Amino acid sequence: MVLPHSMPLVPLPLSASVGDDRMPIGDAVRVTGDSPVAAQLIAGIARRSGIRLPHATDHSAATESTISLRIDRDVAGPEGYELTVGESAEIVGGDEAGLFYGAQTLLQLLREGDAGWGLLHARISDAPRFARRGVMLDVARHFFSVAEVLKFIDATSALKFNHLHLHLTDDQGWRIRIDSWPRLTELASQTAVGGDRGGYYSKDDYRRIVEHAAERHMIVIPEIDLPGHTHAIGIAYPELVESPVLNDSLIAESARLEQTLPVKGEPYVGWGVGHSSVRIHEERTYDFVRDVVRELAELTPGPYIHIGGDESLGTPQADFDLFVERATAIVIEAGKIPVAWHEVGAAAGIAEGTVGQYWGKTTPEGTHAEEAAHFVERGGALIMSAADVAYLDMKYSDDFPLGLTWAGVVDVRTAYEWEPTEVLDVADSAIIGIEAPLWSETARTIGDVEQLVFPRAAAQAEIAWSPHTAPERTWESFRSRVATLAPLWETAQIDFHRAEEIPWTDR
Ligand code: TNX
Repeated sequence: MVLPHSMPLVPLPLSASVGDDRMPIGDAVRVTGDSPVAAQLIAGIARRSGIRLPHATDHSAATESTISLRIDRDVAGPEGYELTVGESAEIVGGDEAGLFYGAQTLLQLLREGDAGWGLLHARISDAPRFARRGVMLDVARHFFSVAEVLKFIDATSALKFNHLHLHLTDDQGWRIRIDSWPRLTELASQTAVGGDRGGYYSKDDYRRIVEHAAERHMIVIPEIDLPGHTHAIGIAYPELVESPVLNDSLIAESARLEQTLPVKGEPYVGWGVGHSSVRIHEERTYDFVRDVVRELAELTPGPYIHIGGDESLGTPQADFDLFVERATAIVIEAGKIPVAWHEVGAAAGIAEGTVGQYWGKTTPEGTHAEEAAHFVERGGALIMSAADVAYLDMKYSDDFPLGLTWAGVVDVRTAYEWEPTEVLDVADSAIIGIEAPLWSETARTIGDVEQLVFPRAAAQAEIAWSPHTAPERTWESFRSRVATLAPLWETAQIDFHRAEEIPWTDR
């Protein structure tokens, strides 16, 4: 029997029936299976319920009931799984990632009732709609520690996101150690927006992030934003950048926000954009890009390196085109696939296969749609981050204390109700997935980040994972399902926003 309104699952599975009966969870239940997911599941159940189930690697161990984990490629495809909960529970993953996602679903079925802890009976068959399900964290405008990033990975991978894009550099700071250009982190990492404390990741820090993400089946995509958003580089290596170009809107916005204007060689702590550029006609700039990309590639097991390309208002168009053609080629030479914001599609000769990230609105403005389509013409693909729905840094309401409003005010329902294949005039197959970015101009702490990200990231997770034609893929169903995540987020000490649109439940 399908009970959509009591089904406590986000993102919605491909097919699921969830009942009211429960499989009791207590000491006599064993977890079997030799996947690393067994330990992750045991830890997840323990965090939530205080009950630490024993792990029996021997499948024949006699017990009252079991949660058994195994992989069978004939039962499910990549990232897919089948899950049943009755007297015992079983998760069969199509691969390790599928097993991991099955475990995340199982954790959403865990409930405390009058008779103690139990798992809701269920029969689920699941697989993702899109292969690329991303979130982005801007660690440049404000810096977040390794521990905070790991917590962010835990909470987003639990929603079945599988890519973490780290926006590592911007006008306000450079956040990743590059051995061949050491002054970047020595001189250009110490401040953040508003003069707040900065910071940076050592290579070991960064490897820890990548490893933690990999254990949760998330690929890390490092972004070095070029050729604009590069004011910080000029603090370390002034010869690489031009003097700030102050446009009228930057001057007006800075005055309105009482932020100082950028001055070459000094830390920039405002959040105006479009004033900085690397020097396009200096060969040294390309030595720099090559070194940075090479060192990043060495730290990156995943296939992508993001070279930015947004809002380069201070770079003449012909220079911009020349630069991004060379930068995308440098990424290919380093053995990686370039990713870039959609403006990069203005350049005719971007490297073939470059993936574009569309951040225009759901009704495209200006040249955004053409620029995005050019990635597809060059044999690449698109990631959809439509700013008026998928941007996690927009305010939930006009009076919400955090966030910006330039793309709109994005309540949870607005975040939920969009369709990534209906924004641009390209083949559906060119859309490889979505990404929800969290820009951190106004987010000074990880608690601020969490307020903006949760619950809206859950809406994006469902858009990325769930079949968009399913009867329960509706706002009414989603709002009652996402309500049941409150106790999970409480357990994980996620400072989520208790949006009034959601009928939050506590058990
Ligand atoms: C636009 S989206 C930007 C960022 C800002 C963001 C704030 C994009 C590619 N660029 O530089 O942080 O808006 O919402």
